[in-house]
Amino acid sequence: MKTISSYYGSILIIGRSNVGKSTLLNTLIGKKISIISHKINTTNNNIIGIYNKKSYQIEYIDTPGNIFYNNKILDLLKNNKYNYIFFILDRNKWNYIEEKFTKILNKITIPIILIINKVDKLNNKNILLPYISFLKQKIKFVYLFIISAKYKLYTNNINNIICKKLPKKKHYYPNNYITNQTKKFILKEIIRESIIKYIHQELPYSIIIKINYPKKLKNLPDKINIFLFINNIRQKKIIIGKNSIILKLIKYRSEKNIKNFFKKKININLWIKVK
Ligand SMILES: Nc1nc2c(ncn2[C@@H]2O[C@H](COP(=O)(O)OP(=O)(O)O)[C@@H](O)[C@H]2O)c(=O)[nH]1
Ligand SMILES: [Mg+2]
Repeated sequence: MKTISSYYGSILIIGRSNVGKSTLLNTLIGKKISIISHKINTTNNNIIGIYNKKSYQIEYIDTPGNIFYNNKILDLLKNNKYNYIFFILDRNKWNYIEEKFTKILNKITIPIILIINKVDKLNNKNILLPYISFLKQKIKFVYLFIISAKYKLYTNNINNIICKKLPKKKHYYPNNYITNQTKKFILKEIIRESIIKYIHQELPYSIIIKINYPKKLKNLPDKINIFLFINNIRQKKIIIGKNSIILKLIKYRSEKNIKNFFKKKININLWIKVK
């Protein structure tokens, strides 16, 4: 009997805060599994996204931008399981944090793939060639992608190219597996992302989101109660907004994103409670 080979590899996505790591992960997986924000450090833990296509499986690991605190990056890299590292850059905005990254990356043997992101924002594309020469002197890399993760420009073939570079290996995850996050966690991330979108303050980070529905339930219920625990009445006013407009916006955006993700229309009720 002919056996079909399977290919599997793991990729660590790193880069300074706000360069577009989570956006790229979502683009590569085709779903919003990692929270995106224009505010820094929204990704608190490593979020895993799995790309499956026929005999190929790629594990992408999105890391928080604050990876340097507590030597987290060194701990991650000690774990030698990664086939590649995606090092994401925001156009040609190279600064001391990238310098810090390269110092570490030049010491390890895992091949680096550089990704210049946000090219949609680049008015003068002529800077790219000299910039690439600059990068070649700074860091050893085996491949370079120049993309816009947000607008999905030149991102189409990343998965295909990576698939061709994967070693023959048994798949680590079931083939319908998309993320390490539980349904409840994803729901919370979607809600939090909506809150961040409409409340431009530190407040969203102190909100505790609680969702109650039976754990054993295999599919999400049609209606879900979501409780937002806040610190005081003043914050309650902010989050509800004049004529409940903010709360409505949060609800609509969340429901839309929940539907996109879970392919199911779910009605959410938001309840605000003071802690
Ligand atoms: N214009 C543009 N904005 C982007 C692109 N990729 C990400 N962003 C934005 O940059 C911000 C930070 O993105 P995020 O993925 O959270 O960055 P992370 O901190 O590296 O995970 C968000 O506002 C994104 O919408 C891109 O390719 N083009
Ligand atoms: Mg992120």
